[in-house]
Amino acid sequence: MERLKKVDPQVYKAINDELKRERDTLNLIASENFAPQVVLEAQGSVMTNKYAEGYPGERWYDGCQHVDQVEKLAQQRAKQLFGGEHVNVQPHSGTQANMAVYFAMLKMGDPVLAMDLACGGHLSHGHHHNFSGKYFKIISYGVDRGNELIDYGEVEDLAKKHNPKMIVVGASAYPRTIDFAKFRQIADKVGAFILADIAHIAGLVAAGLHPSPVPYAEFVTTTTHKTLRGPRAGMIICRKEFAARIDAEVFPGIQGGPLMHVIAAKAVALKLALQPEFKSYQRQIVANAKKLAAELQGRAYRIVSAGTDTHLLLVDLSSKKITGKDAACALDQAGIVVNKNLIPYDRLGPQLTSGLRLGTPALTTRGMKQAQMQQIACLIDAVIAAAQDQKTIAATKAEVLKLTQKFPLYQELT
Ligand code: DSN
Repeated sequence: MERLKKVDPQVYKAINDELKRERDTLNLIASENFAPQVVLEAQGSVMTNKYAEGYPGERWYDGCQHVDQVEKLAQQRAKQLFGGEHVNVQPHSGTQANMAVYFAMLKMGDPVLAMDLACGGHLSHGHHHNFSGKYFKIISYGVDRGNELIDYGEVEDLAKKHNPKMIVVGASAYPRTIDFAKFRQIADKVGAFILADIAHIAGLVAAGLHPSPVPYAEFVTTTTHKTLRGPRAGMIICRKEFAARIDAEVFPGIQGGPLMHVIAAKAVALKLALQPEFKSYQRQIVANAKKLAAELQGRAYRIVSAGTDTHLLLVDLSSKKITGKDAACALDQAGIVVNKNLIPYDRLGPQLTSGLRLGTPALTTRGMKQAQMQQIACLIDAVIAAAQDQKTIAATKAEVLKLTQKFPLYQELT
């Protein structure tokens, strides 16, 4: 980035500092990952220059032959990976993918049944500050207070009582397998559509490690940057009969020009996700999450739902006399990056929280395995047990640096 360094030293420095931060810290944020260099190359390309409103072969601008090619490649690869009938690769984000489905299929005020954010859902599943909660009548389901699993009986009761037009299935902090077939049975009883938001688990679904919603849901949305390890963006898979409505809702409904450089990067990430190595990568993500959960349990941490089937776990800190906020802050000082998170039926609010959400996609990308998860559990425990002690923080930071140096990141980037 020699040119950038000369022209805009401030932005150059911020990017370089971010690279250093990513290299020197342990990233346990469940929704993040490290996009491969080839994805970064496609995303940082001249395709950022091109306007391409419309769809391949039917654009409102000329000169689209090459961007058409990458959009078609992204569509074909997504269909191959997930087995859907129609794909729209233009949503800029997961929330915009969801918004397109809501707006294409519902009228303002229609009832929607979705998972409560406080129990693991997502803002775009009906939070009152989000478009979804403002424009639609949201009925929320949660998890069972005892086993902390989705209570399918409760979902069915709520569906029968409120007759939702759409049921949203998916979560951003739910560590267990979701039974999409059961949701289909419930939706059929009340004549509802299903929107399955697999943003978090898309990589696991692609690798066959989590059941796919594609056979059961009319609409499947995802982001492309989490377990899928592509650029930061969104995507919609839907049945053929809804293709025209979805496409029209993405453009011109809620978006203008698609980000063709990002779509090129999606195509590259989807090609990588079709390789056999991607499956072993996903298997290791889950093995690492299970190991991290077991190691923390061994150190007397309560893990929500007593474990994980996926890439993430929720740690309940209630018995440790520290809030999620303070724990995350102390860990960050020690170079371990996590996020505070509500646990189901949290006694504390979203600013403080009683929990931490930990995920393994990013560390697994660095090549870390079970042995490192054991070491990391030990480091996390040391910081949480002495969150105010600067000596512990400094000693942990030194250990983190040693570990990150053994598993280098982006060696090609300077
Ligand atoms: N905000 C993301 C997460 O962290 O789970 C979901 O969009």
